[in-house]
Amino acid sequence: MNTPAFTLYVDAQFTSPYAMSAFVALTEKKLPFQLRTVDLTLQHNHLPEYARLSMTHRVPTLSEGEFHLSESSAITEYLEERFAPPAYTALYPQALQHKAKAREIQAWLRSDLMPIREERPTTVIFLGEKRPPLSSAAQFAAAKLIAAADAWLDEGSECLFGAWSIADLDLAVMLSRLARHGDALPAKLSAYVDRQWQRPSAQQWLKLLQD
Ligand SMILES: N[C@@H](CCC(=O)N[C@@H](CS)C(=O)NCC(=O)O)C(=O)O
Repeated sequence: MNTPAFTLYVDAQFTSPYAMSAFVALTEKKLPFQLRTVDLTLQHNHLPEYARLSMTHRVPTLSEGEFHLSESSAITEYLEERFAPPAYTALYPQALQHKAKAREIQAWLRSDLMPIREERPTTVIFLGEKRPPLSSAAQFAAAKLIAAADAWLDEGSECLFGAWSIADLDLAVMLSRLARHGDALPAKLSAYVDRQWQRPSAQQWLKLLQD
């Protein structure tokens, strides 16, 4: 197969958890790609040249020639199918039911828990921002997230499904909204979050913030 000429469009602030997920997927698969930034604070995602690539006007978008794909989980599933394990690092568990559960977790983290996403934006994680205490709605959402993560992860578990998957990254980033802000999290989940951040692909994203 010819080396793909991928371009990944991410936010210029490097605080989008969805852009990070697509970045980590490409990095884990060791695929070469060019990184292009879109300044969301200046609303450059609505400029015609970006809107032509992304019908959703959102980051991330993966481009290869005239093929353009937005929605981070669509990107990670596409990469997994096109660059399948074992030749490339797996992004999803191989067992069908585990793979389905990983997709369930990705979909849930993207569609629910809105009070946490609003009151603990990822600037809390990436820029150390401080926010007021959680509202009762956010506390309720946090309790639901913690209960789910606690049930999914055994004591000392490195990852959700025996081997690392992209759902681990997505879950760890969601939990980090609480952990990095100093909101209460069981020790088991804090340890899981810390281990996920040690992964070289996650560290590479953090490095973008420092450069
Ligand atoms: N479901 C989408 C969400 C993407 C998304 O919301 N991206 C935000 C940055 S975190 C964005 O581009 N916002 C710009 C806007 O909505 O104007 C995905 O998973 O890719």
